[in-house]
Amino acid sequence: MHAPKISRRRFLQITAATFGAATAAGALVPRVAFADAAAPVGAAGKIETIPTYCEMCFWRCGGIGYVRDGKLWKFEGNPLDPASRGRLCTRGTGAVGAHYDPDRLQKPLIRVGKRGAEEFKAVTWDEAMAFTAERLNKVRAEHGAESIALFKHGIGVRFIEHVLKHYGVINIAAPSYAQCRGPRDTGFTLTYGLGLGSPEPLDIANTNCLVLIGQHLGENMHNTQVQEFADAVGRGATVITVDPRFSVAASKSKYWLPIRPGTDTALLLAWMNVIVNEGLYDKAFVAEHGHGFEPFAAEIKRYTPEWAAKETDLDASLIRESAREMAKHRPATLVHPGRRTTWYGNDSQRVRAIALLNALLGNWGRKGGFYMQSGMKIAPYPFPPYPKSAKEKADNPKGYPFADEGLATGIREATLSAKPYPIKAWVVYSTNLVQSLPNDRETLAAIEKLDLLVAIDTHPSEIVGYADVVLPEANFLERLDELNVNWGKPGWTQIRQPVVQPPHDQQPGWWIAKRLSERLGIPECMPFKDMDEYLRYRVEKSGFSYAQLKKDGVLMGKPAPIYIDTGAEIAFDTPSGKVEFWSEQLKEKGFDPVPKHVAPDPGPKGAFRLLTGRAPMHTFGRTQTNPNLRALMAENEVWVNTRVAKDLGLENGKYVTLKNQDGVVSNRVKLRATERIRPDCVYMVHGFGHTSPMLKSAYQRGASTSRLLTRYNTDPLMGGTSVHTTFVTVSREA
Ligand code: MGD
Ligand code: SF4
Repeated sequence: MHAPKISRRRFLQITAATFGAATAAGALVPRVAFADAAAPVGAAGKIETIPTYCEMCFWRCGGIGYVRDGKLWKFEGNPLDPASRGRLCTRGTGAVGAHYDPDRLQKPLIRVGKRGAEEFKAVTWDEAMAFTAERLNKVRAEHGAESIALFKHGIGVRFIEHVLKHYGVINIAAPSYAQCRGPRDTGFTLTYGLGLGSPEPLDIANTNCLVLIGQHLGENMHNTQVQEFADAVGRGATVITVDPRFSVAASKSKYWLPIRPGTDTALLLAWMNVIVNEGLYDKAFVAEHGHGFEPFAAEIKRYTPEWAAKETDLDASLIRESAREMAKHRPATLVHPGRRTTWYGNDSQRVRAIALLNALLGNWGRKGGFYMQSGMKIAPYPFPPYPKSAKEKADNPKGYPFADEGLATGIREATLSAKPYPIKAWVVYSTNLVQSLPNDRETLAAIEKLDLLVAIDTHPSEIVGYADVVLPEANFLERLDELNVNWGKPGWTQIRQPVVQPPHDQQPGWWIAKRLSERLGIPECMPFKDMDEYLRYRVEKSGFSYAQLKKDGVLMGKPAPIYIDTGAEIAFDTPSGKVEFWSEQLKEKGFDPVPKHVAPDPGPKGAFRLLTGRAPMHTFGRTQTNPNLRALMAENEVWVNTRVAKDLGLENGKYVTLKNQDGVVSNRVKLRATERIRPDCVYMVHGFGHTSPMLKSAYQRGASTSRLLTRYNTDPLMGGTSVHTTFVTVSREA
């Protein structure tokens, strides 16, 4: 495999030939609405505009919903909002389709058949709430409130979580931690004393050199970052992309490093070796803010580019040259920390190496690096305090020392083993655990142990098929929700408000929570009449006008300095109070104080490592039935290197199946034979291959990466579970 420095002419040729709508800039949608049957294009009518914020993914861009003659017409970016800056991505614009989606849940359901058989009867909300409360009370009476677990994803869970906490629930987890950004936050917290949160404080807008390690910006649509990335490319910033696949970002790069999967830490160590040994690092920053630099420098001395070349399958000269390029632009060089960093199981240490490389470049609090965010003070609601539990949480039975949020796989493990105590009920809000947790067989076995599974969802996703009671939620364009208070440049606050009414018998999360609190006999924990009253209280108590917020959609905080040079202060909440090049906390717990490279499992002979990622028009497994987004991508493809496909006698565009090392065979999936991937791996976009027949339009369309993920490694620092540890063979469809 060659490791080219791509000429501009060459990458323009490649870009034009291979990418259509999905280029980094092109993936952002200007103000054009999707047509839908309910809104005849060009027809005049009464038009209303209502600002709100998007939840098609978790970037939460501010948008404006347009209603024409009482019907949802289009959804555009809100120019006042710092996350969207007036532009939404494909999925945001396509949110209109989420409202009209015919596959949505329409009414509350109670299970009548065997668990998983998807046999339900439609019931009223009164019946559904009475059933839920009665069964929760039974579980709590028999096993204690600790035996009820909440799995969640997204801001809509706010009041359901609040009511359950008031009820005594302590076991709460989101797959967006241990299956996504957890290792990233651990790696940065160990180094700088700060997890990065969302949106991350990345000054891509001003960077002169952006390093993307498996971060496929443009395919992975985080609106603001993609806008800034497109601008950075436009003004000639250097982009260095490390990816086994020639991603959209790679096509915009000066350097593409097609690394052997799983060897990124070796590359990072060698980059640091060059920067330290050649004296290219920010000596002033390291002297003032670094802790343990000397032992760190001694440790990385052996990781030469020649050593890393053997591990990574990259040229040593390319490693050296790209390291010098990064140093040349410092401090305006930014090594992107990534978001879903659950790759191989040793991920916190890989991200710690990313954090250390950034520290050598001295970009903390510097223009073009990590800017210093400011927040916004919004008054809390004076809720009564939660009761204290006598029991410890059950989500971390293996005791991962740096897990600082709930572990979804840990709750699954506790449910299976009944240790440290039985978990007998799951309340699942907006997370499709069958697809989001590794090894779905373990998830299904755990569900078998439950007395109660409550699903609160907009769609009949796989997890809903196993529920005892299903509570259909109104989608984000149809409801009020909690305020979204953001840190940024400066901080800002967004309001979510209904643009249209739910089309059927769906209700917002806060409404479900309030009714549940009444049924559970704890109405005092939801003391307001409705959400409007709650929101007005918080906004006016903070000294802002509620009417203005409803009109504008956003409230802006006060600007504060964001760079050290212009007055921002930096402080590190680590044990030493400094950036920890050498970590005593890791050493004390028996881990490497400086990251080490662990060679990845090469996998069985003749098999390919399965890598997964995102497409700009879909979010995980939640958007495949949306008619507007389905029109852009109805099923995923499997990328296989052209030579490999030829050797296997496989034809581009024809259907194949994948078989993993445990004999699990995927749905049929279209083959994309391409030069744009290394021969030792294959690639699929995650979220397809739904197996719930109730998701009519997405059922069995494409292949599921989750189904194939039967083996996974666990991050020994914080319990994150790996996604890129499946090996598959590829065969022509039988
Ligand atoms: P989604 O796939 O988006 O997220 O995994 P999940 O948390 O499962 O599905 C969420 C569910 O939310 C769907 O059932 C959808 O119908 C429902 N939903 C959507 N909108 C609403 C709403 O407004 N209200 C309610 N009540 N429900 C709603 C994501 C997780 O998966 C993450 S964050 C990552 S990064 C990981 N990615 C990943 C991967 O790439 N590959 C594999 N194999 N596994 C992965 N697991 C992780
Ligand atoms: Fe919505 Fe796209 Fe913004 Fe995500 S990035 S919140 S999908 S507009």
